[in-house]
Amino acid sequence: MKRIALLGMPNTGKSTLFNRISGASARVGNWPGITVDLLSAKILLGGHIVELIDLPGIYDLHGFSEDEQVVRHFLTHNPVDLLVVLLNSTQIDRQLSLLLQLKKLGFPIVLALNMADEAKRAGITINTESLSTALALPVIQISAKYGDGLPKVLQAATEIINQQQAKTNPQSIALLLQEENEIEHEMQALVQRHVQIPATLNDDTTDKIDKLLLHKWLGLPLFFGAMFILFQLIFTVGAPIQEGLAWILDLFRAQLLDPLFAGTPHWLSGLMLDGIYNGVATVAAFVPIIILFFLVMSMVEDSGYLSRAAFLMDAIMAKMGLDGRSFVMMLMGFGCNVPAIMGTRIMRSRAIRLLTMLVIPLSLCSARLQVFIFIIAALFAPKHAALALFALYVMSFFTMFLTAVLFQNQYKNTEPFILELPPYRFPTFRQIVLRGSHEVKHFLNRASKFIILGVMLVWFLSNFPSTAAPASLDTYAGKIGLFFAPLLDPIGINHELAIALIFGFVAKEIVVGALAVIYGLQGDALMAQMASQIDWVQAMSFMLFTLIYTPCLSTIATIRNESKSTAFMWLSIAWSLALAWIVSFVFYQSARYLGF
Ligand SMILES: Nc1nc2c(ncn2[C@@H]2O[C@H](COP(=O)(O)OP(=O)(O)OP(=O)(O)O)[C@@H](O)[C@H]2O)c(=O)[nH]1
Ligand SMILES: [Mg+2]
Repeated sequence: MKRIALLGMPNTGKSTLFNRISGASARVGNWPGITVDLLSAKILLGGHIVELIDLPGIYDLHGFSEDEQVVRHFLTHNPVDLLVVLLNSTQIDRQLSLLLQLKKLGFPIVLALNMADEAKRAGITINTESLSTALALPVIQISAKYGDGLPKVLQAATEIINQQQAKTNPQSIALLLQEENEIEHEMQALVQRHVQIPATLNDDTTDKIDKLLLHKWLGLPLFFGAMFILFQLIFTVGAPIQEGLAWILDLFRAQLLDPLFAGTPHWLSGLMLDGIYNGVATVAAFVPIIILFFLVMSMVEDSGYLSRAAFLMDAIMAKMGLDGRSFVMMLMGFGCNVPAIMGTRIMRSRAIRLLTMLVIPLSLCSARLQVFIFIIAALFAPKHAALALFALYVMSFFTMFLTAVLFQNQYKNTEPFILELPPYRFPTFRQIVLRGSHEVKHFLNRASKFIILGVMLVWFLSNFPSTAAPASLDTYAGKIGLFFAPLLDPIGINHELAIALIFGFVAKEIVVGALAVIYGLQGDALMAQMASQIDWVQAMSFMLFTLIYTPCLSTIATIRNESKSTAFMWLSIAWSLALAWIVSFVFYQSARYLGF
């Protein structure tokens, strides 16, 4: 099978083009370093099936951050038939060097000058025909985001692929190092001859917005204010939808499923309804919130505001041994910890990478958000609900900062921090939908993998041995709860909650499903039952523990893979468990001491 790879500097739109061509939903964002691993898709090109590969961005071929190594490794070990090199048209005067390097290595290349729309607005004109002649390869201006110029790229690619016989193996990359100066000169000459760049760029909207958003005093308050409003929005819009859906699913059971299973053996209806249906339905009710959450995340990621956040927070983060990029990874962790941990690959220094990886699992990911929304709705008065959730977000930041401060001497960072600020961009409707659907698929995939099995196991543990009353202390679940009681009593966690916590270790998506199964209830009835058994202090302690202890097995596996150290993985687990217990203990005991 023929193979085409997309290559270019970070944030030039490779994944956008990849999605356009293949119909895939690779993650796109206005931040250099969104893609950190290879992604491939099969496409039909000129009657052949071709493998298309989306690569992480690289600044040049000698880079030694992990994502750059991924690219270099790929290029040296996997013959490609064609490279589609993407450059940002508005930065062609700086990015052309990468193309020249690749050309020197002898790859067949189609050059796609992306972001034609932005180049036009900035008044940059590129003579693609003369540039194409000078470079002796096809040069096409495109706009991957809006789809302009794609047919031409595909046509040029087809022609090259059809002509070729064998795959090309690149020459030694090391050879290139000596030719650096030459490339620099060649680039300048090409730009002078074929590109017109106005003395001052016309596109100054970004500068104007930045005057305000990067303001010395206003910048940070504006940023946190904006984040607060967004999360508030998700909560106020999402919570009623979730409750409505839970109500419908409840009704469905009462009207349809209960009568349907009325004649079946007790264990069967128990497993199917109290086990699987209650567990899955309780989780399913959260799908709209998850969609909403990722829509908002995708807009923030695509706007370019993340890079500003990195810039604004850099000085503060440096005091904790981290930098602006760590902060952005922490924010990405609010969506899901796994890609955030992988995103640290753009960091070159191992020390700061490890420190950032230690911190990320403490960020309040969407799976934990689900647990909190549920518990808060059950145990807090509506007027306190938003405050409780906000407190958890503050706590999430606090524990991250605390962890960084405590461990910064173990992981000393020496890497200077340089970050380019991309222009502000609006996501298109298409991009939002693509991202939203991707996240929903991801959520359902995880949910179906963990939840059905998880809730079945929880149901079994809390209903057997059959002589015991369901969910009582005589069941297996009760016994497990009793076993952990000496540890969990001092933080106000009873044996029902303990089981949910144990299963939450696998994935937080299980927690509410497990609660539904343990109590044998769902929707309002479940909430009422929980409210009668625990008070808000216990609930808060439970949420703090859930927030801080290890997020899920996938995160652990990712930490292991990215750090390439089992010891570091255990450190991460042990630290988060210890910190969770200490924070819950301090909170619970002080609240009780104060008479709550
Ligand atoms: N204006 C404009 N923006 C674009 C275009 N193509 C992509 N973008 C935006 O550029 C940003 C980066 O796009 P990505 O596709 O994530 O870039 P990438 O090259 O895959 O980036 P990395 O994976 O980080 O190397 C996103 O905000 C896109 O919406 C385009 O043609 N015009
Ligand atoms: Mg990408």
